[in-house]
Amino acid sequence: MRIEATLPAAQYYDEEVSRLLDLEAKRQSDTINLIASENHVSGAILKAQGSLATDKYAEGYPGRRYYSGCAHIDAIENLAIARAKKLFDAEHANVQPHSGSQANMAAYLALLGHGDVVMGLNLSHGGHLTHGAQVNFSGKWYKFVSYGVDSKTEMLDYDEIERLALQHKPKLIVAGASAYSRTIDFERFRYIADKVDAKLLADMAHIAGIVAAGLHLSPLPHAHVVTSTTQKTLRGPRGGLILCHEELSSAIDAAVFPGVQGGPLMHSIAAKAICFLEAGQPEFVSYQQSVLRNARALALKLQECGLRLVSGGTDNHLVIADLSSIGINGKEAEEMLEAVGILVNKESIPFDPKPPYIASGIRLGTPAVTTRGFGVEEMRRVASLIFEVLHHTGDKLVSKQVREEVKEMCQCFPIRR
Ligand code: DSN
Repeated sequence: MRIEATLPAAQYYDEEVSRLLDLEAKRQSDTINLIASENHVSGAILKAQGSLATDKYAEGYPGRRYYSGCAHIDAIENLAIARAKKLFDAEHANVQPHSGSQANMAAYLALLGHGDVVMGLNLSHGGHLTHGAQVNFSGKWYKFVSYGVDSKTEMLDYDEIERLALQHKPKLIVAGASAYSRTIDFERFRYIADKVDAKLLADMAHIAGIVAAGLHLSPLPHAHVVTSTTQKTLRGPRGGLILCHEELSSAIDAAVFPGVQGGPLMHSIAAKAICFLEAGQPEFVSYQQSVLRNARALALKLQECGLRLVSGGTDNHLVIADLSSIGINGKEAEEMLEAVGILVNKESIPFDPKPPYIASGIRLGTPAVTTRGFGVEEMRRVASLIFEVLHHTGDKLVSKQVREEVKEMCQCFPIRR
């Protein structure tokens, strides 16, 4: 399924952009990417993203466009829709959202009125900006009530979510996370939503690939609407997706276009079609099994080294490490690790006393390194290197040695397209 392709740098007329893209290719190749929301797409997806479909305006939907010349574009979008429906066993798919945030915005527009009460996971407990953060449109336009994780287990507290739902009577409950390392019980969420006559939206952006592979409970049978990105564990192009039951299809489609978007990005939709095909192959299941195995190995080794993990471990592709006990914050750790070629992001931990741009923890994920071939042995080594760097703040010799080893590991596992 994976097709060889190189970045066509020589074809760029713009030397400055060409030089910067070459540098970016080298950066990707020479660093260990543990950013949980990133991945490396196949050559086929890369080519579709850079294809001439970018030229086409296609406002509307297949067969109902506001422009002529859409016959092939219609076929591409229909293919993407059919493949998304098959992959996730969904009644209806809208493949036009430009991103996960746009998907959530459209879903809210379809399901809510201004000022309606909604429940979503607290940003500092792992929720996403669009799950009600005050700085985001979601927190400004709707009355979000945040739920969180239990202070002891650091896992979702479903009894508390139910209590909050009974108290606040939301119109919508959002289930899903950007930084939560445990299985999400969508069935329990639906039970709670039904109790208060709310709709359930599952935002599976982070776990979509794991769901597609059948290795995380699917939200599809339980949620009224499912939103996602396509670029994370799903290993597709940067973009969004909405799945829903047939009865909500008109409302969702109208909310995406003309509700919140104009012309769809047809090159991205072509790439999404390829992504949905790739994610239905048996090798994609093996890939996701490795993603999960690698995350468990990384978690275990970090714990053996003495780091505390939020919730004590992981069921999915990501790990949140709490650095409070070793006296450095998330921002410092992110910078120290980037300096040696290991990429993570600072992350708030539940009940974090530090602001989000400093944070007490880091988030680490395995989708990208697994794509380039890292296995359990490499993950254990990476965990040791992380620990060495964080324990030798300011030690230039340690940094130099780790940087060299990171480069060697990267050379052994080139990013193949
Ligand atoms: N920014 C993404 C992430 O890193 O999880 C979510 O949109």
